Amino acid sequence: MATNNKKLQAWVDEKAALCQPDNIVWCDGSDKEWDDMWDIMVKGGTARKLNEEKRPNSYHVNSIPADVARVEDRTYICSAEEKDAGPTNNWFEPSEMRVKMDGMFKGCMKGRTMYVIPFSMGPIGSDIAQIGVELSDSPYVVTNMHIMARVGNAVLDVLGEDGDFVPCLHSVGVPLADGEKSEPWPCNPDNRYIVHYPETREIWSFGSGYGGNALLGKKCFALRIASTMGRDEGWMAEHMLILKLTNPEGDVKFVAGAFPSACGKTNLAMLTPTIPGWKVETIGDDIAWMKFGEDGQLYAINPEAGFFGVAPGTGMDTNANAMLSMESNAIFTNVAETDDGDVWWEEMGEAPAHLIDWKGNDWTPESDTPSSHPNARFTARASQCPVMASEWEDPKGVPISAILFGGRRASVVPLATEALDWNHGTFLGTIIASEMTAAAFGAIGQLRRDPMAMLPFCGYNMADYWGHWLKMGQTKGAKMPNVYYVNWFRKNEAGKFMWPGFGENSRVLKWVFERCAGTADAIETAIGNMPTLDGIDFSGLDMSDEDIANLMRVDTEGWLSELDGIEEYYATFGDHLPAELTKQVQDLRKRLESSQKAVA
Ligand code: SAT
Ligand code: MN
Repeated sequence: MATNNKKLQAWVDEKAALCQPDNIVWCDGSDKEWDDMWDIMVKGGTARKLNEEKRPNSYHVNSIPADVARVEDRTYICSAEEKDAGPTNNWFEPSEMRVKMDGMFKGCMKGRTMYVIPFSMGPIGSDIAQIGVELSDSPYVVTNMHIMARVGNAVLDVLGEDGDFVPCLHSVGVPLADGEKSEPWPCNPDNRYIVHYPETREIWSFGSGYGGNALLGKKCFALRIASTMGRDEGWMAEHMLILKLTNPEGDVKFVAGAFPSACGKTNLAMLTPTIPGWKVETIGDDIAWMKFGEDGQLYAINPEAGFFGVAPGTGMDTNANAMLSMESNAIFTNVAETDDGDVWWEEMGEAPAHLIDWKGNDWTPESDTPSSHPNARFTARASQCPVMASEWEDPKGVPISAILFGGRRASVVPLATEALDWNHGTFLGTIIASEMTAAAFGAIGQLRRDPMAMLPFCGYNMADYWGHWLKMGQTKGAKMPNVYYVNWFRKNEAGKFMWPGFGENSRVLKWVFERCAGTADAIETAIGNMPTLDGIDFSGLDMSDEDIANLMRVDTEGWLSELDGIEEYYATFGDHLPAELTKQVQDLRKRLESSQKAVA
């Protein structure tokens, strides 16, 4: 055994006895291990090595169509008490779940190898970092973990004899009979369970080989379990990008941002500013862990070491830095393959005349199905991203000056609003929602609420989590970041997006920077502080004065009807809802009503 950690030894022994793998391999994160895993996957028909000249040391894997995304309806928070999971999570009584899980895991690794993957979420040895160990029977998981986390012996060194770790048990859930060969993509779609025990900080995942179901350091640990650690220990685990913003004078601010999926988080984290002299660099694109520093500021680390990004829609024109990050040493899942041994997906660039789609069928631009699954992913090393900030692995983390919240809202929510204070900022986080478009999801204006973009990721009662946010702001000596509510997706009456987005979002970042630096004014409105007329530089944009005015308008009626929906939503949390949030709604209603009177 590669460790003298007693808890780890005992746990591996116990789970090996339960799962009954043929072999146990301790992972060291080495290049050789990467090669060995791919060797197994290429020989087993799981993976294809990409053209070494076009994309060195990179591999393409297709899952089966039943195993392409996280399974929220199979994800459980097994807290001792149901109320601690809250109305937004699936709950299951933990001792019953343990019996069920023991039954499912019994013998589930027969004919397979159990990989022991020690990993650090965050720079190894950082005070903010945490250690986990994943046991998995999937070599695909091993290679993805190599990129997404810090894997290997250095982690065991930090763990030492009696260090603690979060145990993460994963199986694809398909034992093999004697001599039976594995499917290229083994999984057990009818028996998927993604199970979290928040009190004992354990993760058990069965039946899926994909993404957030199987790479347990990511959403399971770094958000669901870590959010409960943060609650108990006074820190925050958030579904946020972190970026470094430098102005033309060379001054720096760090900004975090929470956005629901499909709102361009990875693009924002790697944005190329359109305004001269400004620079954006990346710390992280998905998760932020934040702890108070001695100066009372929140310091954030990116607990991950790579990007597990959505491929379709990513191209040199929309996110060149992401494209450059995956030029080599990368993994591609559920994308199309080109005739010259590379990969392709929708909007990567011009479509080749012929492809093999992600299901293995011939594809041409005339085909009526997409070549890649809409949730197809690239796994790329952060260290290969050309705009990683020099601080991205700083064990201290970076001091956060501002937090952005945003959703996809065709109406009501203006381009940028600054919260009046931390409590109001928390309120703004709780009301994040994305509007469904008629074409995709049903009635226009129907909202999917996604507070702090944590709806599927909060490991405990969502309303208690809001309470934790409020409490963080009351910590003695706390210097909380400014909070902003932004909306890149407002549409005009013709149904067109008014704001160009992408690199132009740097214009909003500039205002945020200048507010944090104390060099920009704001107008106090009913909904918060808004930019002055010249606060956001619209020069050179192809936008009508009318669209600009609409983007910056306070839609008093719209907000008043919004409040009814918020109150209804809040009511679903019963007495867990912090009184302060009820007060925020009342205060906002009063401010809106008095501004209505002032206009009338
Ligand atoms: O599959 S992941 O959870 O890693 C990515 C996502 O769905 O957000
Ligand atoms: Mn995410």
